[in-house]
Amino acid sequence: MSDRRNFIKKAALGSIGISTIMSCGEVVEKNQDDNLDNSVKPNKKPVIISTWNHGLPANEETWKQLKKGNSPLDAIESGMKIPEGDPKVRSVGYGGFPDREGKVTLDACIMDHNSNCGSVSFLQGIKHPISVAKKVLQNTPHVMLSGKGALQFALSEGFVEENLLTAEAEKDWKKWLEESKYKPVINMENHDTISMLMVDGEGNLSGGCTTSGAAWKMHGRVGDSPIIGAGLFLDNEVGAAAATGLGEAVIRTAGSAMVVELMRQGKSPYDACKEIVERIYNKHKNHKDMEYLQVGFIAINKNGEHAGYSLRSGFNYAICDEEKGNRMEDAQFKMSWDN
Ligand code: SD4
Repeated sequence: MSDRRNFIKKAALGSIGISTIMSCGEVVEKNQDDNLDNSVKPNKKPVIISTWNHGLPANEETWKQLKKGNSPLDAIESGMKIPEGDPKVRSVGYGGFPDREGKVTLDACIMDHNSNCGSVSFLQGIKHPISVAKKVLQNTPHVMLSGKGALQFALSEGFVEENLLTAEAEKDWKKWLEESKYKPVINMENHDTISMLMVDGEGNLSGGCTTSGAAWKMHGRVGDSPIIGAGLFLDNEVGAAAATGLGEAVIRTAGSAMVVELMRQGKSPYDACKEIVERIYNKHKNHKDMEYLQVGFIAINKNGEHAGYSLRSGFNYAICDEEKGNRMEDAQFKMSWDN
């Protein structure tokens, strides 16, 4: 059996239970018929994947923008602005949980197929950090702007400063203050970045991340989400990956970059995500963070094969493609929360 066939078989086997892998079968078959070489061939049908339930409306908007002929970065920005602007989404943008001082501080990044990246961290008072990150990519010689400098830049670009702490978030913060117990709270309700990855119609990869970070974090704390290589990474020759969960653990292990590196070595998105989650578990099993540790990854390769995998149960991601539309998929996981 050829290396290529081995690779395809491994990818498929490694992804049992990820139903949407099947939708890529057609692309794989075509490549085999065409007698192509062993490298992963670009997917010409767009696929968008995003973390968590708020990935659904984000995917829908991104898909719409892509179909209208807008650029992948513009489409990603438009999609991610939906949860950023939604006060009911308590972990992203406007309405996000504040830090221990009652300040909403935001992290975001965006990356294109040419490895151009833009990122903002510890940004306050701007509802759409993903848009500021895109401006950093387009209009500065830098990759990342932080804190007051990021705000100054945003204002110079015409963004408007506004209060992002909703009455609801303020109420929750005041409740938290009663005990002021500093322990990151990781679960679906209050700690969920939106990370989005895309293979566009040209077979190119792009992605973005945006979050208000861990609830009740220390003022000034920055998570993995704006850090290229940690919260998001892509290599247009290989694939893309993005993280959710406890940013400290993802930064310690250069999580998303490692997932992409494993895909470069021939692993399927599923196997690559699983191996890095295992690595994070092994590095943290005796760590003080283990009690509340949750990390999850999504990944997609050039063929449009994708997967999600998390340390603990409860992680899901949204997928949008031509064949099956926009829907949720539960990620496989290593252990339940009782462990
Ligand atoms: C952080 N990773 O700031 C982000 C938050 C997150 O799911 O992903 N929540 O650590």
